[in-house]
Parts: sequence; structure tokens; C-alpha cells
Amino acid sequence: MRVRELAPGAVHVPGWLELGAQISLVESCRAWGKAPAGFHRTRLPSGHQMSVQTVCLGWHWYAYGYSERAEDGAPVKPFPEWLRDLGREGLLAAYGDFAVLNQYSPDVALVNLYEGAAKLGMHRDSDERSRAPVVSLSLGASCTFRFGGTERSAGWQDIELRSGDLFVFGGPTRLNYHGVVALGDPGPPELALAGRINVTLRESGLSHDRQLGLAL
Ligand code: MD3
Ligand code: FE
Repeated sequence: MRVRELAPGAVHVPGWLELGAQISLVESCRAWGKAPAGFHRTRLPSGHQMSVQTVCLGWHWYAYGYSERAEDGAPVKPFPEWLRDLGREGLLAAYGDFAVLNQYSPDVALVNLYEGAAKLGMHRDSDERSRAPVVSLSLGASCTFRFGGTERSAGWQDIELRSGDLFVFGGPTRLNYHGVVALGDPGPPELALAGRINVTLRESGLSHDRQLGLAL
């Protein structure tokens, strides 16, 4: 499979997830998205709500940190082992490094649903205590993904992400700025998905806190 390294540690694998796997992952996302602790528009400290709808597994992401409860007060849904295995397979496809495989143990999934004019402003993902790679899977409509540098003022490159694409962000690019500028073409009709879903798998670095009962 073709692998494109955009910058050290930032690897794009177009068309990695086959159609059958895309269909079943979209099906899982729909189930996770149901209340309680389902899809919601994250409220920012400014009072604004994000245009993207999000459901979290393992730990609930809020602006800005991780919690054991969703915005509706319900416990966050569990992070299934098969998603951890999918994350490891993605890391292997992108990095081809067997040695790191069993050490990568994502325990958080953020599922982002883009409908209509939803987009995601330039930001960094720095709420995780672990600096392990983020594995991203795109489903449905294509989008223009903007990949920046470590400073907001740095330049960027625009990349088209399509249904089934894998992207891994690790190493020196783990904290790079990035965002989603616009949606593009509709995805495979078999997904019956109006819009786009992106699943990111991450290591929270918080398992110790949960064991100690320190988490909120
Ligand atoms: C680059 N999601 O959930 S995925 C996010 O398509 C997020 O929904 C976008 O940004 C989406 O935080 C982009 C690609 C991505 C994910 C994590 C990264 C790019 C990244 C972490 C570091 C650098
Ligand atoms: Fe992000």
C-alpha cells in the first residue's frame, strides 16, 4: 500500500480501510453516538459550541481536558479492545515498526461527525498526557485537511482526506497545528453517510489516575 510521509512521523496511507470495514466502523459510530453519552457539540470556554459533533470512548474529552463523564453526566462509553487492535494495525501500516506495536495502547477514541458546513479550526491536540501517536481514520465525504507546523504562525499544507484513509501523527509532528477546512465529495454510497466521520485513537496517559481514583 502507498504510504506518504508528509513530515517526520506524519504518515498518510490512502485507502487503508477496505469498504466492508468502513461500513462496520460507521455502524459502530452510529451506535456510540446514541444517548446517553452520545454525539454532542462540545462547549468551548468562550461559550460557543463546536460545529462538529463528537462522541468519546474510554475518556470524555472536554475543552480542555479528559473526564470520566460526558457532558450529560453519563459515564463515558468503554473503549473496546478491537479498536486498540485496529490502532496497532494502523501504526504498523504507517510506520512498519513491529517493535513499537505492543507498546501502543490507545485508550481513547474521539469520533467527530461533520454535517453540512461543519469544520474544525486550527488547533493542537495537547490534552493527552501521553505523547504516543494519534491514529486517524476517515469515513464518508472527503475533506480538505490543513496540516500546519509546531507554531500557529508557520505555514501549512492542504491535503485531501477520503473515506478509508489512515493518517498517523507521531514523533516530532504529534503537537502540530491542524484543522478541517471544508468537506468535499460525498463518500461511498454503501456507507449511507451524509457528511464525514473521523475517528482518532489516542493514548490518554491517564490510566494511573483512574486506578488511584483521582479522575473526575
Ligand atoms: C495532527 N480531528 O479530533 S484528524 C481532532 O478530521 C481532529 O476530525 C480532525 O483534529 C478530523 O482533534 C483531524 C487528523 C489529526 C488528528 C490528530 C492530530 C491530525 C493531527 C494530532 C497531531 C497532529
Ligand atoms: Fe485535532
